[in-house]
Amino acid sequence: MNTKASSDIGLVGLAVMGQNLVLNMADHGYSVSVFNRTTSKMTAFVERVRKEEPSSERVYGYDTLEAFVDSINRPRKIILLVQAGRGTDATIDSLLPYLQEGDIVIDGGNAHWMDTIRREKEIRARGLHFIGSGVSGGELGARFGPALMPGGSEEAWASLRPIWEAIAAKVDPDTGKPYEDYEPGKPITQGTPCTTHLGPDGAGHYVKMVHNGIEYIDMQLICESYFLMKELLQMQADEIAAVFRDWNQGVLDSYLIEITADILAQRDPRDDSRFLVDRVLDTAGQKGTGKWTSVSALDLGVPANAMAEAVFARFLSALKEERVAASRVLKGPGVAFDGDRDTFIELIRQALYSSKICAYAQGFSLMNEAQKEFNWQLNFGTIAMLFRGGCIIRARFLQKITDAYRNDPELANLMLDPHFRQALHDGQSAWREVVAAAAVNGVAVPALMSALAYFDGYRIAVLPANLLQAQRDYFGAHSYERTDEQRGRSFHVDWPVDGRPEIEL
Ligand code: NBP
Repeated sequence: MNTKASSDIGLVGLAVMGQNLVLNMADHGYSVSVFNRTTSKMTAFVERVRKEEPSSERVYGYDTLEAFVDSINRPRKIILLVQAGRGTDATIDSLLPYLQEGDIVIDGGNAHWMDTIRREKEIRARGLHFIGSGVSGGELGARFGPALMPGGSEEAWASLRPIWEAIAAKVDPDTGKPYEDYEPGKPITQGTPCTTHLGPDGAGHYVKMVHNGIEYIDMQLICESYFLMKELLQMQADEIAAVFRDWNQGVLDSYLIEITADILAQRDPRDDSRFLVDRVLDTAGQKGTGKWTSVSALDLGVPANAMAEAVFARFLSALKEERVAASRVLKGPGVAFDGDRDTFIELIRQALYSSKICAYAQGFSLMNEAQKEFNWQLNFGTIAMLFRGGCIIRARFLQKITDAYRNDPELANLMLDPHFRQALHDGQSAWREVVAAAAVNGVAVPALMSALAYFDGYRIAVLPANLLQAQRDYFGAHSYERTDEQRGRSFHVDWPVDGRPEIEL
């Protein structure tokens, strides 16, 4: 055990994310003290690092919290990468007795932003600082460059900033293309770091949550595109892999499309004549951040229907036994597609891209509403740039989102940006054809359909909500506004008898 007493930073929680972030910081020249609730995991990690890692001399393990805290330079910076929720609260409680004024606790877990607001307030009251920082990119991102989304005081950020900027993913400042030349011990030091101070208290964790919500819908849209090729076009997994590989050369170029191609091409380790994806049970798990995003959209009154649909699609997938039973009794149309395969694949590509624009429009609209609610000032161009490297939703098209918000920081909805407007105009006929074919053939594509409904609902000046509001007035005297009066004036009539006078409320 090393007893060095001047580490640059400390980290608690040595599961997959913590271990990799430690190595990332050590590669960038920072000395890191580490602690884990279960000491044996810390010891095993430090031993492995000593044997295998080029930056091993900068990692120091401690088996008591007191010794761990004492080993860090003041003001101390201590990162928590422990299980979100109770694990984070318990870890903070156990750390507090050892911390001193000005020390900074950085929660890198997937915390709910309201918990972060609460923790920041409690910790600030003790003369300490708290930063809630989303960390995106999974294991590989943590190791070689995650997207980091910090929220907290300016003062705490000034102290953390050099480390966060050093270890974050980097993108080319002109093209936004991520640098991905990963090698242990040889950190990427050029380019724009995928991190920035997003605002006070819960701002960072909110943005990270919406990132995850977008990730849910991005993944679901890709899965529905795969499903259409499999069910309607009767394609094999490796053929579909080739399509995704091809799509990855164009506007859909992204990490998720890239890994989808890899996944589809993977053979079953138990039987080389089959593809593994065909053996993976069709039930998807979730850890709750997609649900939080949708709940927040409901709370804030933001129509993020496609994002919610992606969460519901996972719930539906979990009803495996019920679906198997239902498949024997609930009949749909037989799948009968006789169009041209390559033509239809191109239509799916356009439907996927159009839906993706809508999905991101919903995510950014949600952040826009949240910043009003919580008094944040989010910079959407920078957020899109920050998503460009390291994180799971990294994609070429994010550069266009950055451009859109740089051209018009007050953009009401991403779909209104000239570039995306044109893309939607170009893609909508293909999108409609795909959704129609799915409906006619009984292939469930809820996210593609829901995104199209959002597009059509948003672009229409008059919705049937006139009838809806009249219904509300009929049974509940909820009043209505008139198209021939100024906004804000409310009227009511005693339905249903004609001739009764309308009253203004
Ligand atoms: P987990 O979320 O699986 O958490 C395991 C770690 O938390 C272990 O080190 C464990 O210590 C520690 N821990 C627990 Br559980 N309860 C604790 C407590 N009461 N006090 C102290 N430590 C406690 O680890 P992970 O997958 O590395 O994720 C870490 C954080 O990063 C989570 O908040 C996660 O949501 C977030 N995140 C994960 C990913 C990912 O791809 N996995 C991506 C982005 C963000 P032990 O060894 O003693 O059990």
